Amino acid sequence: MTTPETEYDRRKQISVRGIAQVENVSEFKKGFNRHLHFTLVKDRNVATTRDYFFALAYTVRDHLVGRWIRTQQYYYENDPKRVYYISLEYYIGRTLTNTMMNLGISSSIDEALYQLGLDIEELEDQEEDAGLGNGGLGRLAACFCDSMATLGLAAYGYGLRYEYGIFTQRIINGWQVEEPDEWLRYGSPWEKSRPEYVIPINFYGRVNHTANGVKWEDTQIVNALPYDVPIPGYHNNTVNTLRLWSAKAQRSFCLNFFNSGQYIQAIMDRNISENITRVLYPNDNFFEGKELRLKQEYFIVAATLQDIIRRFRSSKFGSREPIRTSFETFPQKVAIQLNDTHPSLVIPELMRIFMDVEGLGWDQAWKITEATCAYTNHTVLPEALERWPVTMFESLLPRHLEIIYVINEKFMDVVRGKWPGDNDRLRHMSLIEEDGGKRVNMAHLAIVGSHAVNGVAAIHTEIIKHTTFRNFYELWPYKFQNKTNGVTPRRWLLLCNPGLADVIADKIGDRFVNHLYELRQLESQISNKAFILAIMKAKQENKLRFANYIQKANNVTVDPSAMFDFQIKRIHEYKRQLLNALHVITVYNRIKKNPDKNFTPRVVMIGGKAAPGYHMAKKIIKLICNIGNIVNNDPVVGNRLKFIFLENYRVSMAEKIIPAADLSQQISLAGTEASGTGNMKLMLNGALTIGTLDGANVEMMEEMGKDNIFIFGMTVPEVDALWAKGYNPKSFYERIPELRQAIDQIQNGFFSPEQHDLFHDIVHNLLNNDRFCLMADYEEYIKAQDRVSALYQDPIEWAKKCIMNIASSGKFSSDRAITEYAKDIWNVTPTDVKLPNPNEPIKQSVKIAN
Ligand code: D6G
Repeated sequence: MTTPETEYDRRKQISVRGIAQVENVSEFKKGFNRHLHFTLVKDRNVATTRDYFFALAYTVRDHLVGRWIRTQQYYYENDPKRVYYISLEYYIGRTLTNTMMNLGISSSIDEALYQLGLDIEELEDQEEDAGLGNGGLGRLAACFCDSMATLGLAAYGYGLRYEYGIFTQRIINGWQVEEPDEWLRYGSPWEKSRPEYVIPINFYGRVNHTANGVKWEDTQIVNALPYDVPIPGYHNNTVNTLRLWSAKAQRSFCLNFFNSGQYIQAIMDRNISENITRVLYPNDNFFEGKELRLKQEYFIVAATLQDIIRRFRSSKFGSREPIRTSFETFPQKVAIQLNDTHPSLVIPELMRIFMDVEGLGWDQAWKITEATCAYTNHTVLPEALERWPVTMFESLLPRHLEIIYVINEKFMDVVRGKWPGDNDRLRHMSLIEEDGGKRVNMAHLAIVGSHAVNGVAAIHTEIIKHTTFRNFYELWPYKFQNKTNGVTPRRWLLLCNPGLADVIADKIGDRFVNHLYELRQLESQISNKAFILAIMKAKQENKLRFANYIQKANNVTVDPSAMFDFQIKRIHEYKRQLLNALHVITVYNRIKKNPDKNFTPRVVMIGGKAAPGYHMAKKIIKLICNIGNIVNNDPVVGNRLKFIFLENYRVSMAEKIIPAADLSQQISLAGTEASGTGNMKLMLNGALTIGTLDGANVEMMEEMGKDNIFIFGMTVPEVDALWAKGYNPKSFYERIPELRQAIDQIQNGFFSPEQHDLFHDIVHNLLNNDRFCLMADYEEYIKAQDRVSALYQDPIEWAKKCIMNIASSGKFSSDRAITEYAKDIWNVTPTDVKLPNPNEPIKQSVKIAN
C-alpha cells in the first residue's frame, strides 16, 4: 500500500474497513445534523464534544434499527431453535466504533465527520465503557454475542443492567482507590427500555403443598424491566438482542405502608428492591456469599426463563400471543448455556415452572430441563466455586430448596446404583455439603442438571475431568467436553489495529475477518522482507500512538523504541504479577551492578484492578508502584528499564495496549488459569508470549510451534509432584542469590522508605506459604526473560516470530468456539448467508439457521 500524502488521501485509501460511499456520506451528514437539532436540541455554537458523540451514535443507531426489527421478525417467522446465553457479566466496553464497523459504514461516517470538520477519534473517546463485567468471563460473553450474530444464530444474550459497572480504579500514592462507575450518567444511546414487557419476580414467602399442587405464597415481588441492546453481526445484516434486566419496584410495593398512611416511607422503600441491579459484584474468580448476589442470580434466571417460555409459546408471524401448549419440543427449540454456575438456578427454576405452574410430572420436567441446559465451567480455584448456605435459600427461595433436595435425593440414588456402599463418593458428589454448615454446591447442581459440561481450554477440561469433577466424569463421561475460548477478530484486530489489518489484507484479502484460519497463509510470507518491514512498521506506529495516549491520559512518558512488555489482567495471586515484579527487581539490580553493560531497554507495564476486599492484591499494586518509583527515578538506569502501573485498565484501554505490545506475559502457575483470552488477543496482534503451560497457552504453543513462544516453569504434573514431595519455598531463596537479593530488598524496606515493614506480609507469604509457587518458577522465568531480551536485539528475527504468532492465531477466534458450541452442544447450524438489507427491497426469501 502506498503512503498517503494528505489526510484526504488517507480517507480515500481502500482499506479493510471499506470505502466511503458518496450517497451514504451525505445521508450521514443529514442524519447527524438532524439528531444534533431534534434529539439533542443544540446547534453547533453550543454543542459539546459529548453532544457530537451522541448525535453520531444516534445516526449510527438509525442504521441498526431496520436490520434489528427485520432480524427479530425473521426469527418469529422461521421459528429456528433459539440459543440463550445467560451470564451475570457482559464486559462490552464501547459500542460506537464496533457498530459502524460491523454495519460496514465506518469509512462513510469517517468521511462525513471529516467534511463536518469533526475529529472522529475525539468523539469515539467520549463513549463510556459499558463495564458490566470483571474480566475474562464477562469479555468472553461479549465476544460470544458478536460471533453468534456474525454466524447468523438466532441467539440472545441475557444479563443484568447494573447501574454501576466495574469500579473506576484510581491510584493514589500507590494504593488502589475505588470510585463508582456512573456509566449511565449521560444515558446510553444503545439501549431500548421495554417497560411494556416487565416481568414480576418472587422472593421469600413460603411453600404450600395443596391437593391442587404446590403454591409459593406470600412472596415479595420485584419487577424485571428489560432493556434491549442490539448486537450486530459482521456485514450480514443480522442484529441479535442482548436483553439486560433492571429491577423496578412493583407499583404495589409495600402495600402495608401505603395502607397505613405511610406514603412517603413506602415511596422511599422502593429503592430497596431496586438495589438488586444497582451494582456489579467486583470479584473475579472469588465467591462472596452475600444475599444480594443470590438475589441477582435468581432475578436474572426467573426473568429470563419467563421470557424464554413466552417466546417458545408464541405464534409465528411476529405475534407475541401464545400458540404452543406442549413442552415436549422445548429442547428442540431452546438451548440454554450457563456462563459459569452464576445462573445455575435455571435448573430448579425450570423444574418449578414445569411442575408447579405448567403441571408436568417430575420425570418429564427433568428430562426437558437436562436436555435444554448446558454448563460452562470457568475455574478450578476452590475459593471461586459457589456454595450457598442452605439457610439463605430457605428464606429467599424456599421452593427452590425443596426442589434441589429432591434432585439430590434422586441423584444420590443414581450414585448408589453405580457404586453401592461407597459413602465417600456420596458425600463428595452430594449437591448438599454438610461440613461447616450446610451449603448448596452450585457446580454439582449445574452438572447434574445439564446434558453438557465444558471446560474452556484443553488442559482445563482435562483438570475438571480428572481432578475437580472426577466422580462426575466417571459417572457421565459423555457429558464432558472441551470448548477452548476465543476472541472476536472484529474488535480485537480490525477495530483496535486497523494498521495491521490492512497489512494482512494487502497480502491475503479480507476473508480472515470472519474466517480467521485464513491467517495461516501469512506463514508463506515469513521471509518476505517487505512484508516483515510492513509488520514492523505497523507495530511501531501503534507503539507511538500508545506512548502519546499514555502521556496524555496518565501523564507517563515511555520510550517507543524500548520493548513494550505488558501484563494486563485482574490482579490475583495466582496470575503472579509478583513474579513479574521480581524480574524487574532482578534486572534493576543487574543494571546497578554492571551499569556499563548492554541491556535490552524495556518498559514493563502492569494493568489490572484488584477486588476491593482483596487486601493482598492491593498490596501487590502498591509494591509495583513503589518499585516503579525507585527504578524509574534512578539516573543510572535511565531509559533501559521502566516499570509502570497502568491506572484503570478496562476494555477501551486494552484496545490501545494490545496493538502496541511486544511482549505478552501469561505467567500463571500451571493448572490455575482456566484459559485466558488476553493471551489470544495479544498473539493475534503480533506480541510474543512469555508464559507457562497453563490454560490456552498450551494450545497457542501447539498452533505456532515451541520456537515462537517463550515457555517456562513447571507443568501441572510437576506442580503436583512438588507438593507431593513437600514444597519448601525457602530452599529457592537460599540457593538463588539474585532471588535472595530481591526478596531481601522488599523485606528491608528498600522499596518502601516510607514504612520499612510495609511489605513484610508479601515476603512472609513467599517464603512460608507460597501457594502459587513463585519461588519454584523464578529461576526458569528469569532465564526465559533473558532469552526474550536477547531476541529483541534482532528485530528481523523478532518480527518473523510475530508473523508466526499472527499466522497461527486462527484457532482462537470466537467464531470457531461458537461453531463448536453450535454443533456439539446446541444442535444449531451457523450460516454464512446474509439477511437482506432492510434498506433495499427484498428479492428473495432467505433461509436462516435451522
Ligand atoms: C428487540 C428488537 C425489536 C423486537 C424485540 C423482540 O427489542 O424490534 O420486537 O426485540 O423481542 P421478543 O418479542 O423476541 O422478546
